[in-house]
Amino acid sequence: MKKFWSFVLMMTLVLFVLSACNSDSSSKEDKTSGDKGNNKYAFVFKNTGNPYGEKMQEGFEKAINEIGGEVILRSPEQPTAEGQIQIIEQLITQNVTAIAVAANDFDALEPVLKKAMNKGIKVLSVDSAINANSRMLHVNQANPERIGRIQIEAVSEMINGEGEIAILSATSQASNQNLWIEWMKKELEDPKYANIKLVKVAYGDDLRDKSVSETEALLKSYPNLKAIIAPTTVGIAAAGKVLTDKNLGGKVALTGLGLPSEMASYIENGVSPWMYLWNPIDVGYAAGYAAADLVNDKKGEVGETFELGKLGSFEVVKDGEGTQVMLGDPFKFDAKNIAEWKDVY
Ligand code: RAM
Repeated sequence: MKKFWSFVLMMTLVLFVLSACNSDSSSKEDKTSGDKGNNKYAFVFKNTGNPYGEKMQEGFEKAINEIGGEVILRSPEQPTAEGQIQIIEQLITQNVTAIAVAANDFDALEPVLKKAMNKGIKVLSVDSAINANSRMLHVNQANPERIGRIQIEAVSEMINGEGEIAILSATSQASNQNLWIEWMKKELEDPKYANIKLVKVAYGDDLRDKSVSETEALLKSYPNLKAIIAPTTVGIAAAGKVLTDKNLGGKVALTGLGLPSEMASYIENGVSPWMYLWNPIDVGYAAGYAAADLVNDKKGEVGETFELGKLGSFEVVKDGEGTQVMLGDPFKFDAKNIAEWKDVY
């Protein structure tokens, strides 16, 4: 009898241990799949109050909602590296799974982003790149060479190949604008632009008021100015307003990169004959899917294919020392098509 009861006890114990193991493994499975759903995807834009950044964040959020996961959208008030570093430190403490950043500086985020990657956080840049040591991948909105060169081609056409031009950029450290400006300068080396003179690169810091005052300063310092190129949505909209208020349409041409929603009236009134951009919602969306691919163990290495949701498959290619996926070509907006786009972004 004693033997019988000890056998029953043993069997009960064995069954208990087995079922405990079982439930442990099933809870682990649940946790893993739950974990995937509980991944925290952070997006850090350059600064708050920029509608372009808000559109990108909208796209990022859309992607993560499709994929599953928590979305954290952050931007410093001012477009500085310091502000982004502070935010990224907080995101590391929050234990986020991935960080996508539109950087205010190419190199300055390296220590904090390396710290993030050492903790297993997946890091990518989008829109405005960080150096290769600081990221696993860059999501590039469009070919920087094309973006730069077409601005000069456009401006030359607008002023018949002759006269003084100026650039109104974002911050002096913005890696996307700086790269595009390099390509503009390269394009200007072509002898066909011998009569075009770039007199100044001004920085409105992607702040509306500063962009307005920088435009006014350009007009004052260079009374013969024929055109302004603003490769920033904040800058071009501010310049559009100044040129409109001063009735300079047809006298000082304006082109660059602008949001159709902000630029429609300045295209319709002729202040900006045409300008370019890509879909910022798609760029943010692409960053969301790219972040998820990294979380799902893609490395961001040349030759890998990233699945970017409804945008399709993109091959990872080299970008200097680092790697990137490149979305498309910039799109031209003019009086003929602006009405179709102004309600979209
Ligand atoms: C501004 C920002 C952004 C840039 C666009 C074109 O909104 O500087 O980084 O991509 O312009």
